[in-house]
Amino acid sequence: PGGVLTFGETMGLFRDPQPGMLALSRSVQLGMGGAESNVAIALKRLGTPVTWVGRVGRDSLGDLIQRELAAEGVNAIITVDEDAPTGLMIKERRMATATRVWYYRAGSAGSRLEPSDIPADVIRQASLLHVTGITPALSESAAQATRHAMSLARDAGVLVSSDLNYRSRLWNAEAARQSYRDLIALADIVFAGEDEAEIAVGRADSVAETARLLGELGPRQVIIKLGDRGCFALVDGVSYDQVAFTVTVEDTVGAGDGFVAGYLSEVHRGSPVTLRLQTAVSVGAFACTVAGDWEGMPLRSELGLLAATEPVIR
Ligand code: KDG
Repeated sequence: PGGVLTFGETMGLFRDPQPGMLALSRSVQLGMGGAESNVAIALKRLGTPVTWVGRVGRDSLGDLIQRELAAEGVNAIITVDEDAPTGLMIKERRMATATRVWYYRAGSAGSRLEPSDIPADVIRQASLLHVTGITPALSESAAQATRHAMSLARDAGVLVSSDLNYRSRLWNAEAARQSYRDLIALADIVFAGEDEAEIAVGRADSVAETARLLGELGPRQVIIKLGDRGCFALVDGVSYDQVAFTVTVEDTVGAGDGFVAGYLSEVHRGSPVTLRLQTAVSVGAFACTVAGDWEGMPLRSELGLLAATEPVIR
């Protein structure tokens, strides 16, 4: 109770640690990934209590997901779906600077999420609900679950956060537009990249104008993620610019989730906007330094390492 609640699809993940054509790979590493569970793990490592809700199949990838979330201390409310397998995602690191992601998730257990999977009392007891724009793209029932949970949270006075998180392999911009507008209108806090914001509110002349257009739909905290340029935020009418940390990039997948977790963990602690944004870019930077979608997320005690001037601390 009192922590962050999130839900979504987490999949098994195959990846070859070596860059190159996946068609030539003869062994791959096994792991897992999912935007909302990445956020959950990062929040927990930062010291914020968190619950993740989702479905897995009765299979080994489902077991892997359950074990990993338990190991990370994430409170997981998992429905084991007897009729569908756990989804799978394959990451092809074609070259060091370009990764392609292939999904095997149509009809997966995770995509069959339903409104009743997310208990109403768990929503009401949370201090904050975080959703992403991936979930409504998965299926009609998952879209309903998203709307249902957001409305319930709003009615109960629970803070609502959404990250648009556009995935072009799941739907197109036209199909996403109305869902995004709902996701924004029902949220207190919205995270979006510039391209994602454009899907929802059209092209604007500047990042400040983009944030203003998003804010007009309802949320009081709008944060535009600018990747290695940091972010721009419009919170209660005040604008903020935050630069990013420069790090050696291993894998940018998961950076956006780390960013969101950094921000939300400071919201949960009651920190001022400037600190929310600093922690957001710090956690985003950490996520980039390690291959894997969530493995690089920092413990709160590690945040200072980004400013370390000595390569070895002993
Ligand atoms: O943000 C990273 C996620 O996108 C990744 O871990 C897997 O949820 C995922 C997705 O749908 O791509």
